[in-house]
Amino acid sequence: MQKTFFGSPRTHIIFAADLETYDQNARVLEQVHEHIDVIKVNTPLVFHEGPSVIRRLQETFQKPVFADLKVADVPHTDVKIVRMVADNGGAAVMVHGFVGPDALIDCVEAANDEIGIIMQLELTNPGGKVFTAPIANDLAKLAADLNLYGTQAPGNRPDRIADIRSIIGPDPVIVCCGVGAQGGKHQSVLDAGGTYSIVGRAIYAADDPVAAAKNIRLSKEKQPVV
Ligand code: U5P
Repeated sequence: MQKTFFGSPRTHIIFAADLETYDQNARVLEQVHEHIDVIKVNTPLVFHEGPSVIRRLQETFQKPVFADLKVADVPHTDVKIVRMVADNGGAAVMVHGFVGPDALIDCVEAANDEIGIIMQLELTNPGGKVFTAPIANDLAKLAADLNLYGTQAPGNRPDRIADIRSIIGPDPVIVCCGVGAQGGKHQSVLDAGGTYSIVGRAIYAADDPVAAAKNIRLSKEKQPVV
């Protein structure tokens, strides 16, 4: 049985902290932290602030931090990134599935049950359909065989979330980017079997981030959120 590195889902929303600096992201998180379950950091933020930004966000907002660093190298390099996330207080790290079984097995070993490995399957941009979509089901099968903590799926393609859920079974988390600015809908993600919607611009670029976060949740709960 896997550990629940993200805890039990409550709002089912992962906030993509994609603004350039810690301070910019913190200003949004101060407003919306009650409406999200997990904070996702990307490579530009980690470059800008250094890897300690992971622990800083976790400690300040008391949320698990998911490092979406899209690990995509040979095993001996991949494992250094996995350890960097674990040693800096991360809860999970995104690793491209196309690195193959040997690299993924080494990542799981390096994670040492301290952080979850989430496999990137199918990119949400139109070009993601060209090369990543055709291999995504095979990658999902590999994720299930390796008992990974979860996979990514395109939140703007609910049919693909359903396909991936049917391949990996009920237990792994599915994190679905592409909700909001890229056209995906939170309710459709949940109906299709996704565990979390990843939302960036639809919250942080909104005039009223709190109202935006509530609106996204409304579509799940079908009642006003206070
Ligand atoms: N992301 C995608 N698509 C993928 C994988 C990851 O959009 O296939 C990430 C982006 O890097 C960004 C977030 O951090 O999810 C989506 O941001 P937004 O479109 O909600 O602003």
